[in-house]
Amino acid sequence: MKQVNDEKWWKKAVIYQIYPRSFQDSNGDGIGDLNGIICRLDYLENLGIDAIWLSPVCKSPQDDNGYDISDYQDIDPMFGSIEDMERLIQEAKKHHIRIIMDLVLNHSSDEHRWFQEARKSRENPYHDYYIWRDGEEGCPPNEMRACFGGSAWEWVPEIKQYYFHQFSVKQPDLNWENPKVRREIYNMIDWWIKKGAGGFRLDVIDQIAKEPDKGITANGPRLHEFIREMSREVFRGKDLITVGEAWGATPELAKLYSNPDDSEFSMVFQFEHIVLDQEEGKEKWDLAPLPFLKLKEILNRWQMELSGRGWNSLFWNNHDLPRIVSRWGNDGEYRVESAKMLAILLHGMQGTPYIYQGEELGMTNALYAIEDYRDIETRNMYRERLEKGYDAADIIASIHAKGRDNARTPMQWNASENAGFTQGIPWLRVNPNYKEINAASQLHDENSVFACYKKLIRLRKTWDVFVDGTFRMLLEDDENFFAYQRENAFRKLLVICNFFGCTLEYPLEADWENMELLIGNYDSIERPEIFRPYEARMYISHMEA
Ligand code: TEU
Ligand code: CA
Repeated sequence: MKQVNDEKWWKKAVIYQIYPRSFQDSNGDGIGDLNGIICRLDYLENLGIDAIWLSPVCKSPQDDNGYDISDYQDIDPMFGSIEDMERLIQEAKKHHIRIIMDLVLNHSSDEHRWFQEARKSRENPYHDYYIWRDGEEGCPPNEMRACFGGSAWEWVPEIKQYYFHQFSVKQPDLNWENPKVRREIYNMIDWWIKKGAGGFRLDVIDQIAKEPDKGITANGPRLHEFIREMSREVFRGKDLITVGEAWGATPELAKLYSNPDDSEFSMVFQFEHIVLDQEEGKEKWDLAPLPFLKLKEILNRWQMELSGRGWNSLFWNNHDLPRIVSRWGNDGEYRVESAKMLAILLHGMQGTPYIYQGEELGMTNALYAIEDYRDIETRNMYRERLEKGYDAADIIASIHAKGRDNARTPMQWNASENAGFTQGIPWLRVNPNYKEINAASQLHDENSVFACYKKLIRLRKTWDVFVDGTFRMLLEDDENFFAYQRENAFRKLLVICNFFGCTLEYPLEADWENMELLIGNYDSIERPEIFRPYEARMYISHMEA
């Protein structure tokens, strides 16, 4: 059966995520803003991306850097005005770039007027926009914990009730069981579509259906009912990309989320590979070495399971994750080679690739002191773990490895002060390595990480096999190589990556002479069967006509 969404633009597209507060400041207040992004559209068009996923810029008290929205239909003055937003959408369009808005629908800010009303009384018409439980002060309804530490229940003495919040105290969960909440949300989304939004990223969307009394915080029984209703009401039949953030997604669930019949979303962000380097059943801060064979097994399974029955998102980074070249590459001697290897490995797969700001430059984690960090998750964890008696050096080591601010250090544009990000004092320190790692030094270097990403984006648009080719993992049990094939009726891709820092001989036969090298990360090849540290190559073969 022909897939309904075969002609979807986002199957050939590459999406670029901008964390606005760290991308480009235009007014010297040390915080990135919409006008700063407009100034950088030429850079993004040069890279070749098709759409920008814009982390939230709506009105917010910034308790969770904008993921706590107090007005879904207005722009926070720190980023600009609604007119600036409209101008960004229009200017981006002139650069052939769509704007994907970040919808935070699981919770609002406690400063949203809905919550300000809801907390006034149990009879208030907005009270049931949120999740409340009767109780006594100091005795929450159950032991549920919030993602950013502490109880998931907050006491409101005026009405002698607790409200539920999976994230910070200032992020009360919205009650999706209430049809009035859903209708308000659909109307707001429709308003953004009419403003010209090209799509939406839906924050923790699998957490909107929950059963707090049973400790269920995601994948509740009504989840797909809500998603299908939202799709029907606002997305269906429009030329939009919709990508849900679903930490609990499995390939089976993703077949629902990304069903080609357009009944739910275009795709989801799944995180099965992302949580591999933490101790089983513990937190991301409890570090463990990456189980490489498991990484291959997971990515292989997602490729195979969704082929023809759904669609993958492909990512290593986002604003919540450490930078991949520091995490699973080598941000020292082989920073450039390993950054390119990780890019080639990911961009040859089936799905829509996402590039997080600075990933295309090989930007790295930042090793700061605790007082330099701004992220609520990091600061709460530091305090909680100190109180529990953890060694401060161990806590800092976890933050250096996994803290979200690693991704949020200002974009490194050039070697001038503050990397060209701001003329003011940056809200978060610029990574001191900006003098060596910055866009200006890479834009005209064909051997740069930037050039590698630019070429991968172009290759995806040139050869259909990137989009419609089957996927076959090779060397599944090999402890060093990540290798796979893509194939359609006309072409075959062979992607071979030495994932580690040793020199190895590729153990399979390959018709080196008759394959065309599309891209590699070393500038010459003496013996094709030999792969140097982090060496990656993508070959193409053209089938007989
Ligand atoms: O993240 C969902 C989420 O669960 C992450 O916060 C994750 O648990 C954490 O980052 C792991 O370190 C989304 C947004 O991407 C994140 O920035 C927000 O803080 C969160 O939701 C609440 O809106
Ligand atoms: Ca600014």
